[in-house]
Amino acid sequence: MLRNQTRRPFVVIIFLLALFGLYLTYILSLVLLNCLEGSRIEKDLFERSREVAEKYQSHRGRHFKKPLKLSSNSYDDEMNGFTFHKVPQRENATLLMLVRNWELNGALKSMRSLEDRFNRDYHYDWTFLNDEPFDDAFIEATTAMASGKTQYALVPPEHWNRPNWIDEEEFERRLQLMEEKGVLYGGTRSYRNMCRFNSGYFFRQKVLEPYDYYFRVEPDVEYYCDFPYDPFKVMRRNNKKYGFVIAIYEYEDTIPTLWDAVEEFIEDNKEIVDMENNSYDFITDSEVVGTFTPIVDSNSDYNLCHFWSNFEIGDLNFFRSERYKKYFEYLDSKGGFYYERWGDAPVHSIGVSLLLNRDEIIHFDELAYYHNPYYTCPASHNMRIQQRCQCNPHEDGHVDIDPNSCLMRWWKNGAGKTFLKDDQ
Ligand SMILES: Nc1nc2c(ncn2[C@@H]2O[C@H](COP(=O)(O)OP(=O)(O)OP(=O)(O)O)[C@@H](O)[C@H]2O)c(=O)[nH]1
Ligand SMILES: [Mg+2]
Repeated sequence: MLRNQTRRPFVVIIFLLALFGLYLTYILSLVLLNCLEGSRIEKDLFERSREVAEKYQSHRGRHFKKPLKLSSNSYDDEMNGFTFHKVPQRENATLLMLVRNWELNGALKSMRSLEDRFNRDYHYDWTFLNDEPFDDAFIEATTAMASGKTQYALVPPEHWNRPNWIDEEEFERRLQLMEEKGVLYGGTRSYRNMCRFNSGYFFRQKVLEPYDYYFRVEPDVEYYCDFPYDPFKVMRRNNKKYGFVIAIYEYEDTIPTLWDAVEEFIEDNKEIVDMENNSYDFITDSEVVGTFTPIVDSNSDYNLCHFWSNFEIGDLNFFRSERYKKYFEYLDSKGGFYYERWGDAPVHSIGVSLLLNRDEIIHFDELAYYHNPYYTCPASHNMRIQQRCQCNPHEDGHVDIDPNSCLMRWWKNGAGKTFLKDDQ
């Protein structure tokens, strides 16, 4: 009797354990069934996207920064709580925008696009320059949009305004003439300040002193594809000093005497212009390339080709160098930034073409970019899928192999054409 009583608690415990075991089995089988059902649904619904992902993942063994994402909730890294963001090692670089307060919306649009396509993974600093103080609304909204730190600098008036040695009467006369002729921005004073500043002063701003590289961004531009690499890293590792995406012809009416000044500069500075290894041919060759004759006739040996400088990634140490400053001062002394309307695009392009080794200039053919009215988009279908592009190189406005483009001249006379860059 006594023995039976001492056994009872054990029987109850065993009974409870058995019950718990049954409950656990029930829960486990529910989970298992759910998983099976989940993977069946996943298999049915996502089969096509999985096939696509596998196809592009294995293409020619290229290694991409991120695996291609399926068109499901796995799209968003943040949604599965297991991922955490490790910021890749950054270069000593900043994103750079010269901009006016009233261009805030356009600035935010460009930032949003570049953050989404590139900087959200890196958090590079944004540097904003203006000839007037930035207002609070501009600072607040751009700071909120940036994934990195933001800084705002006022350009000193002596770096921006028309120098006092420019003849006032002659300047006004030329301004009016160009306006009457219908030259783009021909009658605009501030545009001339901007072009001269971008040609010879942006790199002298104190706020840029700590950096080695800049990436110029303008309001209202768009980046149509994910960046498959950090372009700053590509620049440093491959010893590149100037990077571009679009090259087109300049309006000759804006630079009637620029080439005369350049020829004089070359003549007077033979020791810093290495004609053997520079890209002189890129800016002077005017033969037929491919099926296109040049769409513009030039009155000088300059073929009017220039890298479209609203997108540029550059080595600040090159622009800060004595040779570049010498080149800029030489041109500046001619007054053509004001008496004509020399743009920073031909000035930078001729400068880098003369002063850099052609292998120090890089065409980023994987990057897609739009600035009204042109865009560039990777020619390779595979790249466009991999980089989730929103562009089609076969539609209007795509400039690369259009008669308006000088890119074929770069392939012919510059560093050649490459689709894939090793060592990214
Ligand atoms: N702070 C400031 N920025 C300017 C001024 N003029 C132009 N900019 C900036 O300089 C860059 C080039 O000016 P844009 O007006 O875009 O010139 P553009 O690209 O030749 O011509 P668009 O076809 O109008 O884009 C842009 O980032 C502008 O925001 C100015 O007077 N002050
Ligand atoms: Mg612009």
